[in-house]
Amino acid sequence: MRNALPSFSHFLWTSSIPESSHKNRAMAAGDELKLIGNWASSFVARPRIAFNLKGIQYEFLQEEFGKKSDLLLKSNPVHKKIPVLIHGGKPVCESLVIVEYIDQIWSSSGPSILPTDPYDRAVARFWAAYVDDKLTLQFRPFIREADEAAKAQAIEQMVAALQHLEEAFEKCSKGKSFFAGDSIGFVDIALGSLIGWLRAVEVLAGVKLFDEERIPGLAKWAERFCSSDAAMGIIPEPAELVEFSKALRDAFRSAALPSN
Ligand SMILES: N[C@@H](CCC(=O)N[C@@H](CS)C(=O)NCC(=O)O)C(=O)O
Repeated sequence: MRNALPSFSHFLWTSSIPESSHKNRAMAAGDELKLIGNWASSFVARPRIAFNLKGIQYEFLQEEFGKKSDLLLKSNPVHKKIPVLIHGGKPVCESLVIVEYIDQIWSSSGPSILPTDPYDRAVARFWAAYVDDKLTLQFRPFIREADEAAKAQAIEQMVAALQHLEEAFEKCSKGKSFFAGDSIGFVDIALGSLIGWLRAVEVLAGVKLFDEERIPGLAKWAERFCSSDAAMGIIPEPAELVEFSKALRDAFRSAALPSN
């Protein structure tokens, strides 16, 4: 377990603990580059993977559950959520917006994350939005008090969404390793960031989401994605997230935390 949950009275985030990342890589010239986040968050994994792809060093400020740091509240006063990227003192919020920003600012470093062709770009944005619409909310019943019916419904929706994504993978990858082709791109990051939690749900619910019979392309893609250099060490192990989800559920139960 990377980070024990402190006792807390709100599902908020507390003071930032600097954790430098990627020490061997060059920091973008003269730019302050800070990412406010937490190791367990799929949303936070997205910019971290994008930075790895581009070979950019940044300072990772880990928020802990409990309270939101002043820096977070100041940087994302609208949603008060992680991740937030602070680049040269200016905040950028929303995980996929941050990934696009990283791609544009460091366009000459590493592979392009978004395709250059406008149609391919639109398709990539469509599927990334689909991931957020159909999958991310389905984790809720597993980190909060929820009855078995709510969990079963969430699993059903995840299975249906992954089936659509299997078809999308076939079309987008054109027989290559990733949605974006030979290297990791926008949809790979949007969906790949969720693999840790999807696998944790497999453990918690006793189901197989990455079923090699039902979604063979995605099952193999998930293995490839997690063992890629860009994602290595960023997608948490299911056991870590299972433990984390239990601590979250306890905290929600004991403190009647707000629902988001
Ligand atoms: N749409 C946002 C979602 C971010 C989000 O939900 N972050 C969660 C952590 S996984 C958070 O900050 N939760 C704290 C809260 O809701 O107060 C994104 O893509 O960045």
